[in-house]
Amino acid sequence: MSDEEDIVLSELNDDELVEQMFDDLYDGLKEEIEEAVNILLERGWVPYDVLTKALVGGMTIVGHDFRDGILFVPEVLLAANAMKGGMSILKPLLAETGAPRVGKMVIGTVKGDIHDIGKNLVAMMMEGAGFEVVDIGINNPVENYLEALENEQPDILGMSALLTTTMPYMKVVIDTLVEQGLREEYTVLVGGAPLNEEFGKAIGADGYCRDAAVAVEMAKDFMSRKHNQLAG
Ligand code: B12
Repeated sequence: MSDEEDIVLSELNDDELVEQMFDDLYDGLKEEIEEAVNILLERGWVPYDVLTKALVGGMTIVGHDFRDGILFVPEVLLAANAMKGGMSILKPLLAETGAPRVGKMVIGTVKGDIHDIGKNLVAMMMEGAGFEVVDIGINNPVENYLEALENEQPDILGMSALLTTTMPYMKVVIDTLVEQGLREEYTVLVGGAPLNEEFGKAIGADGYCRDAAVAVEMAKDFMSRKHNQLAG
């Protein structure tokens, strides 16, 4: 029997458990991740800390090793699946804060891109902050965004891209909004690992968000400005 099999998660202290979660996420062990998330919650961890310190922390390690050619797509998919297992436990808790509805967001990953963990995280955090979120999923051509905007009439459009080859597509969407005279109707927030503030400005977005916490802050900020404008 290997050492791994001897580990009883509930007997580890918090630091050891988080370390073990990094390993388990790396190894794509969904059940172990779900168990560990529940243990941390039982120990009084707030959902946001479980999300950022344990799950996102672990995914960062996976990301580095994927980049460096140590991990490959199948392993990363397993890790992503384990991460999603943990996130699904946290989702209702993050959404439960009872905050009043502050605004509405349509969010989706752009055409050609199937990365959705970051987008899902943003959606969860936005819901937790009191936003109504309509998630249109991955691989969205401009038509999907337009349709969702028309049907949902959100305050904010969020676009996600994780590939340098797909991030320019955000500009296609924004340019189409401009052409159709719709750009001013929405606050456009963009995010994803390869983006930066400069890129966000260059394509005409209202804001680039480094992570989900920044997204929430920025979204709230835009909403309060909007309300002030309406009031004034
Ligand atoms: C998991 C992963 C995958 C999984 C995706 C599973 C899934 N369901 O999402 C799989 C295995 C499918 C995959 C496939 C590929 N991947 Co990949 N993947 C990753 C990895 C390791 C982690 C991404 C992730 O989930 N991060 C965790 C989340 C929490 O972070 P995040 O996405 O950045 O999101 C945060 C912020 O960016 C921001 N944010 C994100 N979106 C949005 C949106 C809005 C509106 C806002 C406000 C904020 C915001 O907030 C989020 C939360 O804090 C990254 C490595 C990395 N460093 O990013 C590579 C990475 C993105 N992948 C890469 C590549 C090359 C690929 C493939 C082309 C590999 C291949 N040869 O097939 C394919 C492409 C498939 C496709 N067409 O999309 C490269 C991209 C390189 C580049 N510069 O373009 C990376 C950087 C790895 C690398 N260094 O080589 N991948």
